[in-house]
Amino acid sequence: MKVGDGGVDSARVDATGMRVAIVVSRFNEVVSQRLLSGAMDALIRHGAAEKDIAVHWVPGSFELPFVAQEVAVSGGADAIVCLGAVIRGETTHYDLVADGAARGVARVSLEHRVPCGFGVLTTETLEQALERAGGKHGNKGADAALAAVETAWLAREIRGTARGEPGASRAPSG
Ligand code: INI
Repeated sequence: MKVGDGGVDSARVDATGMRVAIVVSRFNEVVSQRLLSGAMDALIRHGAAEKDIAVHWVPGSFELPFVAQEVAVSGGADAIVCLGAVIRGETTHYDLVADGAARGVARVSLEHRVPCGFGVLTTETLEQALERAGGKHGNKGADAALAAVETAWLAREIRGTARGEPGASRAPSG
C-alpha cells in the first residue's frame, strides 16, 4: 500500500472515467486557486479526463455545501471536492464559516451518498494557508481530490458496482 501525506492509498486511486465536481470558494482566491490547480493536476495524473471535471466557483466557503448539494442532487458527479480557505480574522465569523462549511459538506456527503473531499484550509494566517496550497506542507486540494476518488471506489466496491480495477479483486500494487 502506498499511503501519501494526505492518507490516501495511491494504489487505489484511479480516476479513469470518473465524473468529478470541484466546488471552490472565491474568498481568499490566491489560496483557493492553488488548491484548485493541485486538485486538477492530481485528478488528471490519476486518469481523470478534463471534460469529466466540472468546476463551480462560489463566493465563500459557507456556500460550498449548498452547491455541493445541488451537484449531488443532479446526479452529475461520482465524487465532489470542496475547496476553500478560511483564515482567522479578528472576529468569530471565522468559526461560523469554518464550522458551517465542515458540517455542511459532511451532511451533503452522508445524505446524498456522494463522497465529498474536504479541502478547506482553516488557518491563522495567509502564510500558513499558502504553505498548505502547494507550499512546504503540500497541497491539500490534491489530497482532498484523491481522497474523494478513493472513497468513490470504495463505495463502488461495497455497492458491488465496481467494473474492474481498482477494486476488491485487485491486489494493491505497492
Ligand atoms: N469565506 C471564506 O471562504 N474564507 C474566509 O476566511 C471568510 N471570512 O473570513 O469571512 C469567508 N467568509 C465569507 C463566507 O464564506 C460567506 O461567503 C459570506 O458569509 C456570505 O454568505
